[in-house]
Amino acid sequence: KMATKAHDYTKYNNWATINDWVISISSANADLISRQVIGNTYEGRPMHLLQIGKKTSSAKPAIFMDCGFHAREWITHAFCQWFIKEAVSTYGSDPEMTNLLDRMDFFVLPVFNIDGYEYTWTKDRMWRKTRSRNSGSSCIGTDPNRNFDAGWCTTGASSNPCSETYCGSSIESEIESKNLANFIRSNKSIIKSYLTIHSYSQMLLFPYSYKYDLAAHHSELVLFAVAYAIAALRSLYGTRYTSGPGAVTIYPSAGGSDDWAYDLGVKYSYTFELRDEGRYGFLLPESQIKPTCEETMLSVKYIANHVLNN
Ligand code: ING
Ligand code: ZN
Repeated sequence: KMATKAHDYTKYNNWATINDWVISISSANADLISRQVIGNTYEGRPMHLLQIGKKTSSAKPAIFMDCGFHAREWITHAFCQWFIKEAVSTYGSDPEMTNLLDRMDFFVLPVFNIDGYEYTWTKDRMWRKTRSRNSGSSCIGTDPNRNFDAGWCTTGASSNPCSETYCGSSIESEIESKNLANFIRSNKSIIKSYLTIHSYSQMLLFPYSYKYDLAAHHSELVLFAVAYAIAALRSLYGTRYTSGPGAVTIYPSAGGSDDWAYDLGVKYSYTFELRDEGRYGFLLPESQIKPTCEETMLSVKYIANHVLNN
């Protein structure tokens, strides 16, 4: 009889391993975690969403966080696993985490683009998009971060199905985008913050990416992103992040989920671009999983505290 192997948070795990772990960690922590499926992917895999927080009778504010929008950004999948582990293992001992989970919930989608992620493990490590068929083309997939209702396909996106930034045949043409958007729309009264985790470039981005207009809450978003969340992250290993509206900080691009969530009314809407700055890029060595996740935890906890107190 084989012994049960402990989940290794310092390695990249494939979807089968992540899926088994999602089921076991939620059953083992039923007091803190509820699990639901928000829909299936194009190829039929279940999109498990974990709600993490102390169960209470009254409604709590919530943060929605997803990882793995883009298949090859493996450090992001690792971060969602790390976050969930930290939440359940430090609840009750770390006063900050205990306070957060007592007073709010985190909805964590550990792998958004499951089909693409599988493909990076089996066929092409550098795959980015979903794996849906495109009618009239032999090219596969849509860029899910060009597929949302935020200036859809007007800039920094392509209408060519063979492009890496194909915006899709219509807004939310991808079932994964639709599943996520439907969940956030249905729960928008409690979702105060939307965090979407990408890599790489060490940036904390906020709206807008689809236009040069400043967000209505620009000064609050800037001040608090630049001055605090990034400072918190940097305090651990000196990792330097830049921050600002997506259009001027990284590049103009329409159809991103953060801009869509912001326009829906989710004020604290951020895109993280985790390590590194390009030395390893998407192929970030496993030795950097732990430090990357530890430093990112500090900024996510900072944001969570800010959301709770504002
Ligand atoms: N970067 C993001 C991308 O989708 C981004 C940058 C953020 C674009 C927000 C649009 C909106 O291109 C990576 N690395 O995927
Ligand atoms: Zn990305």
